[in-house]
Amino acid sequence: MAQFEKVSQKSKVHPKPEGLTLQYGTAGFRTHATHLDHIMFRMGLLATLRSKKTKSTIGVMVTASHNPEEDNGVKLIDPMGEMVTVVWEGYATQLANAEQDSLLKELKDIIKKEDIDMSEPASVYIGKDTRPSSVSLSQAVLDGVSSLGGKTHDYGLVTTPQLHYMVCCCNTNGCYGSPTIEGYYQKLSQAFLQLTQNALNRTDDQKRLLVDGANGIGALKMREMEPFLRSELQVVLSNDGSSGKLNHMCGADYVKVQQKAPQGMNMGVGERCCSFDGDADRIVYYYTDSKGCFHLLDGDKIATLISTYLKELLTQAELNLQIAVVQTAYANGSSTRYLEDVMKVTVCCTKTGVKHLHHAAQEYDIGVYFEANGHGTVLFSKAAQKQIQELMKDPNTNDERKRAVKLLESTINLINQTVGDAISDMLVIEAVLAIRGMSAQDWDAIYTDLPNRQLKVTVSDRRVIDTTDAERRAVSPKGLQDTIDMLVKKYKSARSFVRPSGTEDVVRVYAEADTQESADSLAHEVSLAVYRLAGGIGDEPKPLH
Ligand code: NG1
Ligand code: ZN
Repeated sequence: MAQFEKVSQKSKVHPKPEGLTLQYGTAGFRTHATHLDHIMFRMGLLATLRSKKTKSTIGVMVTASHNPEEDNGVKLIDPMGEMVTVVWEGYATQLANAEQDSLLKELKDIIKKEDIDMSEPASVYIGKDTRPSSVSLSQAVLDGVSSLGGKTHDYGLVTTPQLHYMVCCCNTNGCYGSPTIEGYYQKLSQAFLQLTQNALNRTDDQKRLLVDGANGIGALKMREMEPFLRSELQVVLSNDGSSGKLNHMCGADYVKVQQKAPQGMNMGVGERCCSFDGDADRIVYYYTDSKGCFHLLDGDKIATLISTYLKELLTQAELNLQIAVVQTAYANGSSTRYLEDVMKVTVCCTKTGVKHLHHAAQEYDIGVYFEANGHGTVLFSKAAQKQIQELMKDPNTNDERKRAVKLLESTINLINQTVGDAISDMLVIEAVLAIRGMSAQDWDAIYTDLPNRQLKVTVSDRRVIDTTDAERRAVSPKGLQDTIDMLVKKYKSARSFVRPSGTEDVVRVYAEADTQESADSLAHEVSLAVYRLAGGIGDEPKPLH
């Protein structure tokens, strides 16, 4: 078939290094950029098949998010803007690892298994982040799509959530919005301006927000969006990519893991600051107090702020909708306790990786999901959205209820429901703080985080660690969980767990306890246990102090 002839020819331009195997992990393929050319070409092929199968537009995003600039990666986006299904993740790995001479065989195998009608048209949207390697790598994706006769739309430089949004807009025939960058800015800014009308007497200081763009795509897009916000938000942008290196000593991951401010940010006492990650799908907030102490407002604090606000609006609107917060094992224990005991909202815990949180959140009328690292969004079920719209139109709705319903409606429009979105989340947070007249300090005071520490341990094969109970307990290697249990008992209000990372070749260790010293010490002791019981390599983990 001529179709496969072209694939065969073109694949020679994007050859697979012999013996190299990679896995479609938590966030797609991710590794050093020099190993990815063949993967990109093949993901172009797979996206084309997925498009033919679903009779919809599929997205392919070239990015390695918060990872170093030298890395890159690729993720596939399904028709409604969600992550690709697990079965197709398997096909991605199968196709990626096929040696050069068996590529066509594997491709045909997927076509057969999925019973794909190859005469169907295909459409693939492509986006990339600002990494230098993204230019040629996204070209390899385009080559893959065109060699199977698919149509492409190259959005060029976009944030990951912007591409998710475009895919969803396209496949809902514009119901979700218009699939252009301008359409995205217009939809979000209109909703933001509507919401901030409800915040009275805001001073310029209150409208001011310091944004760390991680020297990445989020900074570029924030610049583009600023005029749409008509000074209702006065952004002071740092790490805008003009001089620094992507994610280096800056960005959401650096701030969250190091628990300190990024370089290059001039923070005044109490000033609201936030950091995006390298592809702008994560955000964390922070400020320093008058004593120079750094305070982090992470994904857990964001989930708490947003769910409290939504719950209040539901009460005011007299709407009986179930709201739940979805977290992972990394959620700070204090946040879970506050949400369950004080807020009385349902809290559910899933495995790490937004696809797990996203699916769990779909089970509720309103599902607020956030990873502690600041990746998250809010999902409103179709039924919930319908109820809100109907109440809006109902002539019997009194003014107070109407105000609450209107706020809910604008909030829905402001949220990017396809995936976590730093820009959209930032605007939601800014609007909520403005409407409720809260400062960063007021927000921080909702509950106090338990001191915590995250560490990494390198082992020869991280797959020896198997976990259960939403990754909170290790079932292998033998003796590891018993040791962790024993260590945890030594500290007050303590908790610890370990899991193999899905994006790096390391085992992650998390610990929390009543003091920072205890959290650090517990994290260290658990790291040692991992090193000794799970085949640690390199130097033994050293104490933090
Ligand atoms: P891994 O490397 O599997 O821990 C990290 C984050 C996830 C998720 C993915 C994708 C932590 C502890 N882990 O996964 O939450 O965001 O990257 O970017 O933050
Ligand atoms: Zn990211």
